[in-house]
Amino acid sequence: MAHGRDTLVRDGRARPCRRTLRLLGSLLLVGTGLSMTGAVPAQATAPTPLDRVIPAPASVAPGGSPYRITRGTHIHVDGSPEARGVAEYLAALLRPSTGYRLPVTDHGAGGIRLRLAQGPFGAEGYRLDSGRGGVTITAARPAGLFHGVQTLRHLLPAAVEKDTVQPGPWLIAGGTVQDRPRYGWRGAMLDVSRHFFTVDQVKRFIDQLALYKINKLHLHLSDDQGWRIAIDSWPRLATYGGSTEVGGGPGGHYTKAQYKEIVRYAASRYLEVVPEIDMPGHTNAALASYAGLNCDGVAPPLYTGTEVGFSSLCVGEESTYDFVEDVVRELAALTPGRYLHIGGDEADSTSHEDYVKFMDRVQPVVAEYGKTVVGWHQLTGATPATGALVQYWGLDSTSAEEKARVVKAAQEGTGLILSPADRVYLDMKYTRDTPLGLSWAGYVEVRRSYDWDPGAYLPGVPEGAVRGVEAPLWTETIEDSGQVEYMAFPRLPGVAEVGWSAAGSRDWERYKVRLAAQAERWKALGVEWYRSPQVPWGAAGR
Ligand code: TNX
Repeated sequence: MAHGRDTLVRDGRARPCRRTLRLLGSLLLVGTGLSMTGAVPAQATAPTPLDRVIPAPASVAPGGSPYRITRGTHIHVDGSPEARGVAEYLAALLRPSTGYRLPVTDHGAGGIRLRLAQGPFGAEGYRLDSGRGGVTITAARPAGLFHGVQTLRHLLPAAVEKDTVQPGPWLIAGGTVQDRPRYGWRGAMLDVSRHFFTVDQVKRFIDQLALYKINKLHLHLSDDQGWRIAIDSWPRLATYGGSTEVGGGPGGHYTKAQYKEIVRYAASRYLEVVPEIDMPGHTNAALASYAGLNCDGVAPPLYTGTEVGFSSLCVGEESTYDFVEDVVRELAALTPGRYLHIGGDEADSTSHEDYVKFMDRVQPVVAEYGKTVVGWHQLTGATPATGALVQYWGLDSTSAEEKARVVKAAQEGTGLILSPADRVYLDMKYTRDTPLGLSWAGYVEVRRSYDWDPGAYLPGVPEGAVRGVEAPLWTETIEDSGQVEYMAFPRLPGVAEVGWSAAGSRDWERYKVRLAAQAERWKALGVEWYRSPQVPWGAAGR
């Protein structure tokens, strides 16, 4: 399953020779006359202003002296193992570029402090106070501390992201940031079926999502072209159904241990993994693996093209539901998260009557194994279970009738995740000239993916029905991490801000300046991105 195809990725995170590089970095510092004790060079750069953060914080009050991270800085935590975990994550992030030890301790004052305390923070909010004596991040929950740490990261120079010792100085502007998200669901989806992505590639993506406070990773684990998760009771799904991908490459699948590793890693970045098994359509890989799943008892060949809508599970056959129950049971057991996505889109080879019957039968199985149903918005053509969420992927030109069905479901209590294809589909080309991606929903330039309001998107939807936003990345044309990044950046940070920041605080003209400032960070991280002419990149864009 080794993929040596990351052609666009620069080798910016060279791991084996980190120590050598660090030593070299130190020598270079000595050579330039800078001190590693943190003595500020005469031309010290001003700290990043507190509002130069994506997503935009709820409120920012600059003032007072900056704090400077030095060789003597400690990271203080009080008590909880989760706070300590976030502190260790922060230390690991800062050590390579600062060259400092940054010990995590549970006593003492000053330095960087992570504090769990009651306050108006909600599940994910935080407050960051910075001044000469130190930086304190306060939150009610560990997720808030983690998001506060991401803000701290954005306030440090981009060079902090590098893997070798950099000169600094490591200043954090003085003042207070108070912050909490607008929506609880801020997701990204990766289609690992059309092309397979390894555990390391998924982890790399998770780290990029965490930087922008995205808290859901939706994995599209099955489709016509590949089944990507081991199911013990139906082993051929993975071993045969996972053995290819679009274009005929070798595909791959996650063993249960590998999948758990993805879930664990995501949780360490405060992301909840939402697994999707797409049903009853988009199932050719399963149908090819087991003849008995087909109404005519004949297994079709594996499929490596990009058509949709040609496959369907056999809705009238009892054994289909044994299959579904086995898959849901095993997947639910791998999923500490609350949700299980059952797809339900483009079931063009399933009659309407069968579709409704299938969904009526399958949704209770998800509930039986303790999970909440998520489905693509076609589920509103059947009867969404109580508490189910539907993911809307329509576009401006979607028929009034289809939109009305979704609005009515929302009025009747179904929660909505908004993924309008002509706004946030990361697989849409930016322009006619984009070398990768599709264009069935039109071209989606950076401004278009940012400049919309989920709260006002589908008129008639009650305010509380919108649970958030999600940016899906379908991978018919995407084969490696560099290509994932080229499509995700710079649109993904914009979608993150759409999901996090209050509608009134969002303004494209100001956003594009903050976005341009991210380019140095992507360079330091070795992240690819599209140099949109809509964004004033300056020298960093070269
Ligand atoms: C539609 S969006 C699909 C996918 C394709 C995608 C390509 C959705 C629920 N279904 O099967 O990969 O378009 O953009």
